[in-house]
Amino acid sequence: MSNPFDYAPAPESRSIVDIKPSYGLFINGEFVDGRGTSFKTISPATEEVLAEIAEADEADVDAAVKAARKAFRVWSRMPGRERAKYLYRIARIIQERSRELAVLESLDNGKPIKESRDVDVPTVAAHFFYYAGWADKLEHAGFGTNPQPLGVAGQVIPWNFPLLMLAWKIAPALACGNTVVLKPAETTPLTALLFAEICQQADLPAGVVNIVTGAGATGQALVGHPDVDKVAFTGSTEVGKAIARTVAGTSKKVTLELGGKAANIVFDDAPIDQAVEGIVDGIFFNQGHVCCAGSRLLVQESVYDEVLERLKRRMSTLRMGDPLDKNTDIGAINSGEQLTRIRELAGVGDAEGAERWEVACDLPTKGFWFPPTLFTGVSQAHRIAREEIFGPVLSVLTFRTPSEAVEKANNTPYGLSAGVWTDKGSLILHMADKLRAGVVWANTFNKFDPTSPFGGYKESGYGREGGRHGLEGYLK
Ligand code: TAP
Repeated sequence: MSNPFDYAPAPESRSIVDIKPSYGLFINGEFVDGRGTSFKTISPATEEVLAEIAEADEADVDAAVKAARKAFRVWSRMPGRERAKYLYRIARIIQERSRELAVLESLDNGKPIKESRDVDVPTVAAHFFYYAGWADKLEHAGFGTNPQPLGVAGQVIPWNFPLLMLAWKIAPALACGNTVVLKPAETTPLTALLFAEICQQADLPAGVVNIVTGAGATGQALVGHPDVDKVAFTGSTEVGKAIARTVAGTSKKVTLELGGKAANIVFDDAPIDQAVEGIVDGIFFNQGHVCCAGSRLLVQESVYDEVLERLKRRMSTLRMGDPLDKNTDIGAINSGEQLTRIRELAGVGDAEGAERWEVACDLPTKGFWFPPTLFTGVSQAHRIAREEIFGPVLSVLTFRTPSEAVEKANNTPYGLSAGVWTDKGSLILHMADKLRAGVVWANTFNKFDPTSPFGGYKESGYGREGGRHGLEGYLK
């Protein structure tokens, strides 16, 4: 990666999205002015201001919840097959407008277009198709013969997969007959607002989906609103704990999808080239802004040198740069705040005696960038082995035996995901049994499918999203 920014950007893709100078809130089927102030959303790759966004205050959130409550009376009584038609329609419009959604997602989030185009947006459409299929079959979902929706769902999502997290929240909620008020992250509101337009295009009844933009205070107003029946949150463990305290003692049902510090475990009989691809995908996909990222690499000692040599060689071929360029592998860090956090924790790695290796490249002065980085000589006590960095930084540890690998992998307050690389089927089953993680991938990593449940143990949260299990959080 000598000079990753020396190729032309792709301005033509920018022109396919029509970004308005300012956006209001989406309440009761229409865009309305917020009563509060506004904030800017920027492209993290260039720091260009993309649009001015309304910041919903408590009164705005209350109006959105009232609209959702009113719509619930109609939506919850609609036969499941009718609700399904709307969800299918939304799924098809997402496919039709997929290019626009992918470009907007990459602009606002900083992720490479080949990820938003080939992973995020197709998975979003797949989620709506999948849950559309459940809407008229809920009595067969295994949660009783006459399952009922909960009511109004207040949903708060992070910035790393803005559209995908929206789909994980909205599709099952609507399929079950709930109505929603969703707050996207402050740094990535644009695709949620485009989704609001898609709801209008699909003629979704007013108030079934409401989008309130804003920062943490807006999220707080939403989860604390007395007329919200269900809270669904994805984000940091710290905010998740605060939300759990807010709803304690109320009748609100809660699901929390929080942080992670996944171990990606490579045994000496693994297909090494394939494992190296999985390690790279595990930590550098989406710049490492992934709750289930394989941020701790555990390598069996006998193949340590070989794995490290091939990994560094592969990392050197990654192309970092313009998120809208189809050749880009690594895009921009989502915000200046996140970049500061990554720099700080990497600095702690240096200070604690781990050895830093990073891909050499010139970074632009504008935008937020961090090169693909790994630390060797990491011990379990190091903060970079314990804390979620949420960036393109890999901590490498070693082990000798499967039981040592299990012990190290489970030595974390988190329990969201893990990866195992080996040729032995019996070892995969053994590890899957012993690892305390919601998802264990074998000879692959970061694979997502709407039919599979996803969620954590311990401080990674509770409840499952995706699959049949994802319906449970939205039904009585
Ligand atoms: P957070 O700071 O927790 O923010 C998540 C969302 O909560 C944002 O919309 C945020 O608004 C809002 N928020 C902040 N304070 C709040 C409060 N007191 N009450 C209610 N809502 C509040 O996390 P983040 O920085 O966006 O995302 C990174 C974290 O999310 C990582 O730890 C990552 O592991 C986790 N994550 C987990 C998963 C799963 S599936 N487990 C998936 C993605 C991300 P603002 O954006 O305006 O601050």
